[in-house]
Parts: sequence; structure tokens; C-alpha cells
Amino acid sequence: MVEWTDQERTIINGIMTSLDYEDVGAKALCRCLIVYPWTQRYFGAFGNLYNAEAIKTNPQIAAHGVKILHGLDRAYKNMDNIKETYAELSVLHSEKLHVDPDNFRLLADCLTIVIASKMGNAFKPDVQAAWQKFLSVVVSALGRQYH
Ligand code: HNI
Repeated sequence: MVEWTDQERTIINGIMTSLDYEDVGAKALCRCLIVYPWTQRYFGAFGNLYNAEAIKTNPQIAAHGVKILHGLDRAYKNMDNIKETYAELSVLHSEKLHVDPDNFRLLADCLTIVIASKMGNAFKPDVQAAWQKFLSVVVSALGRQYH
């Protein structure tokens, strides 16, 4: 099981509670779809993804970005049991959606970039370390049902 120090918990709590879900969720998913265009293949039913502008102004993508952050919320509220918390979501992504699990890491990195750019100087190395540890556990838990 993953161990969290008080400092890590405080940092993750600080980021999650100050997160603007609408803004960050949309920006992170858009960035993922633009930077790694093969991730668009899973969103064929989401309308126009023709170019970066279309992706950034697509309301279905923005709404889905928020949904993903609500998914992240579950991990943050169950820090000591992230694997179990994500068991169902992992099955959904593997068996129903057939999302390549490598893409979880890509989206997690986009999320980190968006948050870092919003936090600026406050995104210090120890903050980044705790945040990336949290996302690594999320990525691993989401990929768990693939093995
Ligand atoms: Ni993901 C649906 C959470 C990464 C493609 N995804 C969901 C839902 C949640 C969620 C929550 C809604 C489930 C439901 O309806 O019961 N996804 C997460 C989280 C991450 C993630 C927390 C990583 C941090 N998803 C990804 C990635 C892709 C992805 C990387 C593809 C590149 N997800 C999808 C698709 C759906 C989805 C596709 C279904 C969308 C729909 O509504 O049809």
C-alpha cells in the first residue's frame, strides 16, 4: 500500500481544494487531445475535433474534462484506498472503452502542466513531487484491471 506523509497529504489537499474543475479539466483534456492526437480516437462521438481550435471550443470535450476531474476527486477522497476506489473505472476503461493504458500517463502529464502553469512559482519541487506521486498511483490503479 502507498504511504503518504502529512506533508504530501497537505499538498494534494491544497491543490485539489483550490482546483477550478471547469477550467483545468477542459484545458487538460484539450491539451492531451492536441499534443497526442491519437487519443482523439476514443472521442469519435464527441463531434468536431478537426483542429486545435475545434477541440478547445467543443463543449462535449470541456464537459468530459470536468467529469475526469470528478473521477480524480474520488482518488483524493480515498487516498488510502485508491486501487479499490478505481476498480470499476479501470474495468470500464479497459473492457468497454478499450483505452490504451499508456494514455492515462499522458493525460496525467497534461494535467500537471496545466496546474503548474496556473500555480506558477508556488509549484515548487516538493509540490510537484507529491502531486506526481498522487497521479502515479491514480494511473497505476486505472491500469490495474488490464493485467
Ligand atoms: Ni476516462 C469516461 C475518468 C483517462 C477516455 N473517464 C470516464 C468517466 C470517468 C473517467 C469518471 C465517466 C465514467 C462513467 O460514465 O461511469 N478517465 C478518468 C480518469 C482518467 C481518465 C480519472 C485519468 C486520470 N479516459 C482517460 C483517457 C482516455 C479516456 C486517457 C482516452 C484517451 N473516459 C474516456 C472515454 C470515456 C471515459 C472515451 C467515455 C466517454 C463517454 O461519455 O462516452
